[in-house]
Amino acid sequence: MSKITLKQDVFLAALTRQWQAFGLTSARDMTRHQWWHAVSAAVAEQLPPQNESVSSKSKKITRHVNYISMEFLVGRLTGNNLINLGWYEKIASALEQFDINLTDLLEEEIDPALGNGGLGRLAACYLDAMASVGQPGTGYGLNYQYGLFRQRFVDGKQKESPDDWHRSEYPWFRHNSSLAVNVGIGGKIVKNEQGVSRWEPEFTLRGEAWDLPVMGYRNGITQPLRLWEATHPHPFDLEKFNDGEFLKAEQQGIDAAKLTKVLYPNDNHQAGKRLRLMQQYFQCACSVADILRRHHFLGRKISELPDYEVIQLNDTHPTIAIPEMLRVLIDEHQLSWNDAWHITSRTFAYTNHTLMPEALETWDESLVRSLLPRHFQIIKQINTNFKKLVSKTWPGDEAVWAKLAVHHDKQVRMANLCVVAGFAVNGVAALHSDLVVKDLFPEYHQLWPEKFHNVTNGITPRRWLKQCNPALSALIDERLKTDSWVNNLDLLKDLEDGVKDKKFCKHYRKIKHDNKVRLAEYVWHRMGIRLNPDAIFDVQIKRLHEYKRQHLNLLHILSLYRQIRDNPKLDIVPRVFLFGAKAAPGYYLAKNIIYAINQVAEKINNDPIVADRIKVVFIPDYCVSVAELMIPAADVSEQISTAGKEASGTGNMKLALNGALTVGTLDGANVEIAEQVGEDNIFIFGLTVDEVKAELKKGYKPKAVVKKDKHLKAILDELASGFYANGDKKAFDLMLNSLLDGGDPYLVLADFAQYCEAQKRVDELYRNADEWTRRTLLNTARVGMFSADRSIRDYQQRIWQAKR
Ligand code: T68
Repeated sequence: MSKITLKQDVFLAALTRQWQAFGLTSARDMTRHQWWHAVSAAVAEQLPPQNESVSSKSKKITRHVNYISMEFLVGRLTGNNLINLGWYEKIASALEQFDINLTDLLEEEIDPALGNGGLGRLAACYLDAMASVGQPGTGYGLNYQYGLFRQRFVDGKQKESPDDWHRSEYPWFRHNSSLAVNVGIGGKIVKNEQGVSRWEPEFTLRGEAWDLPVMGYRNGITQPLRLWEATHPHPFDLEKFNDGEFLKAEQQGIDAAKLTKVLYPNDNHQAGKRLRLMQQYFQCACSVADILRRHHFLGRKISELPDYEVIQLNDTHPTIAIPEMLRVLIDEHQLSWNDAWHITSRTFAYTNHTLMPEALETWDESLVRSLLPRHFQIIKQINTNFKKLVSKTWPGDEAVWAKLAVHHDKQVRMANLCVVAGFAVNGVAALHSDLVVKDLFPEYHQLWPEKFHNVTNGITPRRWLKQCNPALSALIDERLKTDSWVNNLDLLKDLEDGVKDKKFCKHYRKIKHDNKVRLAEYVWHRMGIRLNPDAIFDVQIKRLHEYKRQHLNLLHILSLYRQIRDNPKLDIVPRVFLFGAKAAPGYYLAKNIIYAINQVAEKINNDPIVADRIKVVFIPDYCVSVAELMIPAADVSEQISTAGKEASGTGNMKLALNGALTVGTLDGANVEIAEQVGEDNIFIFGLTVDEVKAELKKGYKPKAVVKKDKHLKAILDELASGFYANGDKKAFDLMLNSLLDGGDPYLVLADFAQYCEAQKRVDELYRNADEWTRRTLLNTARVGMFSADRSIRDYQQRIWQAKR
């Protein structure tokens, strides 16, 4: 397909309409924010309408992928869209006549933060990759009024505030009013005279479609990310109003607006809230209706649905789409159960993103029944049918049934529903997919081995190299004499020769240094802390969670601090420890770890004995645009989760691609990164999955570890002494209790010694600048397989386009 060409005159005319709409007399009167808005809107106007008919000329049917996710962490769109369109330079030069710098303008955009972390960002990378490799697809999500909360620190403690990203003024949205859907909720099942049951919902909501364009990389393709907003079908229910039920009439409008007000801020944790289930159902009902609408519009038969459509569930959050599909097919299209099941069970596929028990979704039967009585009936039917298969395979084995049932003990288990009703299940890294089979779903695997797959996660090189690291991108273009690595990341392999080219290495090293200077300026302006760009920039950026072990990083920092106080002449390479992380507002232990890091930072950064050998910086309000600054500036990438806990990780890939060396456990995708870059070019430490299991089985005792290690004991004692918290001895109790009396469930103390060893090796290697550069360059050259384009092709081959 050909590129979309920019028409300069049309762009300038659109720009004029924009400033006129602001009520100004000249473009020059616009504020910087207005400029950002005007430029974005003028570009958006030139995009072609999204075509619903499949334009593929080949006879072979390409299934359309419907990627349903509660989260899409897209990040700023204007810069990214300009790059993918290939219009960046042209727009930049068109703006020069107004003395406007495009790069500065892009900073005006508020990140659409419609996701929590890895799962939501993965969804955004996959949409970019689908459009770029030509996989027809639609993203389905929710148009939250408030995205992930904003974070600031008050006396070292996390404080949250709402993230009003001004969705109503966002210039990339296209409101498609003809696509609105009505969604029923609550109510009861009634039988008519013929004994046929019918669902009578208690009230109805309206789903309005707001589309964001997803552009393929310079291939002319744009596909929608369709985000649903809940409103009321009639702003005011006149009928009820006339009946005199004033309050009820008003109530309806209020409830609808609540539904898509805010994103739940938990990652890897389920809270079981009623409103969350309502959000899930609302999103699924709108999306299923839209998928069927498109299918009919294209003149296809309902029985052909699985030939043309796949519905990929991003974790279990949109699982309710499965009973919703069955309901629509049976109740609205009058299909038999068997026909409806045949269609549904060949349409849905499920991606698992976690093994953490507290994140596996279950819903109280009473909640499901009261909100979705018809769906509850359908789930029970699925369960009854499935029980026959289980009884045949494991006759009389109640324990197996108790484990495999979809509905059991007054709970509905969403992961089980996905496995039973879907045609494919995949994990997100090789190790994780193995554990999904061995630890989570062994019996299901015995029943249906062909359902289980691995698709290792990937990241889009458009945002995570080309856009965030323009200097390195330009150097790569020059070296490879092509920019086609941007959609064929394996080509980076050819950079390997560069290790022998002194001039090239020097240039590569200089770019890293410049990126560190850029980050240091940001930290200075935002936090008033001066950083030395010659120090090692050691970066840990991810959600705050015990299993990710930011507190292991903290213990190492404290170890260095103690060593300096014991020996003020200690020779270490100066290091800046940078953190970026949000803790879920109700996750007090995670918040306590943030507080501990900030308090330690305060002490160390101001202690003259340290003499700038260590700096600790917790950058507030970590988000996609902060990641875009931190990743190109990192020397060291901290990927230190307890083995077996991090399903994949994707920050690990972004950092390695941008030339940071990983300090990591054999967990998630770290295992595959190590395979790709080679063991000399990564710092692996710590217990393996099997060792973790063995340690826990034999009765791991963290206090025994502390008893044997005086240095560690001293560090923990000092944390408990009030030394870092103005004498408050209880300040870090939550963290310390978890590590000691709480049994250290994530084996932080067990891995401490090996972690410090690995960090020593980092220090030694960094002293040899040439060798360090060589290894970082090999990282950039060897991580091409972590492109999201490769992941999408794996999904195509193994799941979406595979024979069913
Ligand atoms: C992450 N999961 C995994 N969950 O932790 C990470 N959970 O290893 C993986 O790389 C990534 O998914 C992509 O596969 C999450 O981010 C959530 O955000 C989440 C949100 C709501 C409820 C539960």
